[in-house]
Amino acid sequence: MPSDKTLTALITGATAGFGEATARRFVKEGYRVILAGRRAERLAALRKELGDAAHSLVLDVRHEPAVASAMGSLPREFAAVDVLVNNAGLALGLEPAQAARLSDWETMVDTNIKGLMYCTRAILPGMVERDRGHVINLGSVAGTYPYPGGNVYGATKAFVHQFSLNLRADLIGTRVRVTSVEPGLAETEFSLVRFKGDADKAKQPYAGLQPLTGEDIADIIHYVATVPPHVNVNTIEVMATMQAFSPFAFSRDG
Ligand code: NDP
Ligand code: 8X3
Repeated sequence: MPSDKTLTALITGATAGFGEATARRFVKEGYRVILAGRRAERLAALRKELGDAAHSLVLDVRHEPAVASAMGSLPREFAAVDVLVNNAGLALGLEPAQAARLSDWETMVDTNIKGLMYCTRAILPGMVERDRGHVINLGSVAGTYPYPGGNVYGATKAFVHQFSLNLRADLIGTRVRVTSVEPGLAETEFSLVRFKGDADKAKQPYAGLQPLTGEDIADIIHYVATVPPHVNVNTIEVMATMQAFSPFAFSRDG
């Protein structure tokens, strides 16, 4: 049963992948956890599994008024958020920019950038007031290394990286920490979403190698959250051992 000293984590995108694994991990480590996401049934099932340590919040992070109102009306025992895991996010499509759908680009910007901004802006004042807290943002290797078809997805993750560093600049003098966790290839529902439900296509990126898992990333998130309070991990980049870099591309046709 949570006590007054129990830390509280709010995890966006807790219905699948990294968020779901992180919720399980944090509850196992004795935290209270707020599970946020759009799929109510999945949230209810996870809430049931995790018991009284969990509170579920059906929330679309793209809607600022809904974010502000949900964050402002958390039950008393969950209201002082110690760790915000800004994890909700997605990639849509892998087409080159000239063929990509503008509506996919807008959804990625609205979720990965604006949703993350809304959640951060809603939670940060309380952390500063309490002089305690940690914002953990899910960036990606796609925010640092370009790849064909990564166009807007990678750019949203470059935003996450720089926003995280800029938050550190603003928060100097407080005990509020900020970390950008930047994974490479990890097998979750990410590719199923990117390829819009095409299960065969979604399997391909992981075929024949051992990708990262949700649990691997939950481990990293838990690690950065539990280093001593005087230590801030700014950025942590992690890849599967079987993923690395390619040489530059050249076109010799022109
Ligand atoms: P999943 O697709 O498995 O999970 C994504 C989560 O985000 C789901 O819980 C989904 O919940 C939630 N979500 C999406 N849109 C919204 C929204 N508008 N409002 C609230 N929640 C939303 O993917 P991952 O776990 O792999 O991805 C988590 C994060 O990690 C993302 O930011 C992703 O970009 C990043 N990442 C993923 C990598 C990978 O290879 N898997 C590598 C690097 C970074 P619901 O649909 O119920 O709302
Ligand atoms: C997800 C990793 O390389 O598929 O952020 O973009 S990648």
